[in-house]
Amino acid sequence: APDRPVLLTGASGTIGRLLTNRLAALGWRLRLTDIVPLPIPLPSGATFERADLEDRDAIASLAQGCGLILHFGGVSTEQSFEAILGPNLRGSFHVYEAARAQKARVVFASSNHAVGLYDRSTVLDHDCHLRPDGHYGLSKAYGEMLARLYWEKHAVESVMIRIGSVLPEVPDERMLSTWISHDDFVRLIQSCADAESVDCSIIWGASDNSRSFWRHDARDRIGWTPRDSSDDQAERVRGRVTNDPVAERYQGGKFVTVDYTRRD
Ligand code: 15L
Repeated sequence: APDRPVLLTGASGTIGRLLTNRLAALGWRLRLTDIVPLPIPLPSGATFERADLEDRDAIASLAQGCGLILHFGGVSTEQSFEAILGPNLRGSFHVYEAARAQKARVVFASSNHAVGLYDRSTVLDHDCHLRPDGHYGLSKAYGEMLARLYWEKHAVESVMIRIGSVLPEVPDERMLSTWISHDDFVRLIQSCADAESVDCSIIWGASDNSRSFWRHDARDRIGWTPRDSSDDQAERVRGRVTNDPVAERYQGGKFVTVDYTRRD
């Protein structure tokens, strides 16, 4: 376990709850925060403080003494620009300012929606151009650029995980490509903490799926290899698709369909 406390934003969210339980069980000293109360029992070795990511002072004080910030807070679905601006853009800025002040490493929850407008037939490497599929994806692209700025200008280390789909099991055909198992995800976070140095790295947050949309990234540097695969779930979800040609065409799936107006 890391020697300094670890701040987890978005602790009450889907991924936050997973990390809270699993990392606490590994003996991590967690400082949890979210804008809503923690909906699960507080594990031993953890503290929880409610805070708004838009409150710069609150985030700065929560980060005091932390060597690692797991930034999983913010809006996680496609919403209006106004709804996303505060939590995701201002909020991520506050997290990076706190990391800079503490000389802490950041794990940033980026998303496949930062590149969601690529066709499903395109295989992406980490150095591809960003193609956000909406305001949410654009906020993740902003977070990645923040990470880049704070690395180049202030030597704040980051791992940006372009997360696919963190779910106990695969629900449909699209997620045979994007799925990451809970075990692979938790091991990835452990690797982000354990690595000697991470610079400013991008990781595709998916298991070893043969239908993956993604290829090269910084996993060798981080020391992470996924062990699970969605392949053995393909039979079970066969035929589970949307009836929307836009959702089926793009990597970002349903997120792309929100306010999509192209006709070609
Ligand atoms: C995301 O970024 C969302 O937060 C999550 O709810 C999933 O929909 C995931 O992407 C996905 O694309 O499957």
